[in-house]
Amino acid sequence: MEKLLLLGDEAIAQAALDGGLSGAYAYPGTPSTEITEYIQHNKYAKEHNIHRDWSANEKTAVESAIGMSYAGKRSIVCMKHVGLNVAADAFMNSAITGVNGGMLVVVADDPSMHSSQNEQDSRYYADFAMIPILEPSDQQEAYDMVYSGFELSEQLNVPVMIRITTRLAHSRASVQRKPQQAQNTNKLPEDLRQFVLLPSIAKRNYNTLLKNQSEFKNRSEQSPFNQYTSGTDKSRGIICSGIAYNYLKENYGEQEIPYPVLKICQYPLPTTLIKKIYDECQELLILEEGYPLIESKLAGLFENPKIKGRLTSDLPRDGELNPNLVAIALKLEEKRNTKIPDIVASRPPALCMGCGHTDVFKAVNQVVETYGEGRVFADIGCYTLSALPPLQAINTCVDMGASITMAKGAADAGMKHVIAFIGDSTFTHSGMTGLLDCVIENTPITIIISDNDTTGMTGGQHSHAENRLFQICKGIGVPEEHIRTFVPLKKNHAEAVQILTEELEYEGVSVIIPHRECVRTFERKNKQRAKKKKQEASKTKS
Ligand SMILES: Cc1ncc(C[n+]2csc(CCOP(=O)(O)OP(=O)(O)O)c2C)c(N)n1
Ligand code: SF4
Repeated sequence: MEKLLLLGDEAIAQAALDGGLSGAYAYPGTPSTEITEYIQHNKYAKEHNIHRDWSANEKTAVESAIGMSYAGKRSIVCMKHVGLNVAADAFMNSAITGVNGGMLVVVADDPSMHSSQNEQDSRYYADFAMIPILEPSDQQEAYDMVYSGFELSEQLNVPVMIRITTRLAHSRASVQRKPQQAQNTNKLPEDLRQFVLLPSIAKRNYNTLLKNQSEFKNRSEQSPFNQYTSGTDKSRGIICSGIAYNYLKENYGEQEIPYPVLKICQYPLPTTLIKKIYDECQELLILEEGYPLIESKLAGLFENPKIKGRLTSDLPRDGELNPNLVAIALKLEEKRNTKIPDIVASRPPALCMGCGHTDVFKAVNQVVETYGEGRVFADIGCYTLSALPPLQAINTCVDMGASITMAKGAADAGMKHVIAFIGDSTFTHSGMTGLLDCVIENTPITIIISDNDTTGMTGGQHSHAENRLFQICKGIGVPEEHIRTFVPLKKNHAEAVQILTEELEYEGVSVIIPHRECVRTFERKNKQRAKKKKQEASKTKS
């Protein structure tokens, strides 16, 4: 079989395709987006009609993946860590329904919050749901885990979580492919009430899940992804998980690691292996990316003082690990000079030159000068960057959809002239239900849906809102005369200010839809058009 040079995300996508995938479901989110994009552009996926369109949000994505599993086929659902909060209801209950076709839930965590609101660790969700986790330490393992993960899910009758982090998702390595597996054929679940979570059935299913825990643990004890390596120096043992194993190896290069090492990449925790290393060594150092999950579980299992890690300040409690931090914890010589040279200037992120959001914010800022500051409830998208100079236009950013509902709460509290600012993709992700709340109560609120025809922040994916915003808002019940639109350009500034002022004076729900395509998407489409033209021209010549 061929070898490919793949990002961690791409290794997951390729393994899913090779492993008999029938449907991928996802909402974009860094660092997980490239998994779905790889499947979307893949020739085999196109030829075999594998589902690969974006979903409206992570909850609808997980539910569709459960539906595909119900129908007997293999599904994968991909998201960033905070997406799992949105999908949590479906995700938690999927552990109780169990699966029919194999189902993998890939969650990409973002320790150090490179492009996220928090650095929550998705392993806690899988632990909460009591399902197995596979956490690759490198790209090959990411491939192997996904390839064999469908079968594991089918054998254990639960979804399996694949947990990765930013560095693995976005770095490349050589990956050895395995033979193509056929897709499952449609097959109903043997028990047609397996997925009916009425209390009587849910109780039975939950008991089965509880009973199966020992088998899940057994699989972890036997897993090829969990490896114990003995060492000569028993003054310390090292337990490491996921990419932290790579950081440990990087510190020793070709040299043997002198300490016993237990690599844990499949959960639930293999406690027999853990007990072995604990009994053998005088102290244990736990290296794990994210929150101290293993460390806190061990602290409950054994005598605490022997265990070192993030909770004992041997490693930082927050942020990403790296080979240097591991070297410091092991009291080795630091491998890299991490000091940033003075010549490197810090460059805060900013909206692109010519971005339509900027023109909208200029109008918002002018209007806010009249009504007083502190009233702009914003959302998550490129426009969040307007919090920074020079615009400094927004006052909140909490989670997707929260602009409308937070503004509503503030209006309920008696604040006047509140503005919610949301993007088109975020609106269809989770803003529509908040708008319905406002309509039902006729909340005095002005909602700006800044429509750039794309999901800009994550690289310009298709937006479910495309050409639908007016109809959606009208359908939800916003009076037609209070759905206003303008083109956000410098020359239309006065018009924008006037529309905003008029709607802020209206004591009910109004929606303003500034509409101009994202500059980056426009450029990309233009390039594609030019490329196509060139190809066609060369075809006619030959
Ligand atoms: C629950 C959740 N899912 C995904 C993301 C990643 N994400 C951040 S903003 C965004 C969409 C932005 O699109 P839009 O609202 O249209 O604004 P634009 O970036 O185009 O201006 C996405 C997918 C996230 N932060 N949270
Ligand atoms: S990517 Fe598009 S939406 Fe985002 S800042 Fe640039 S032009 Fe604006």
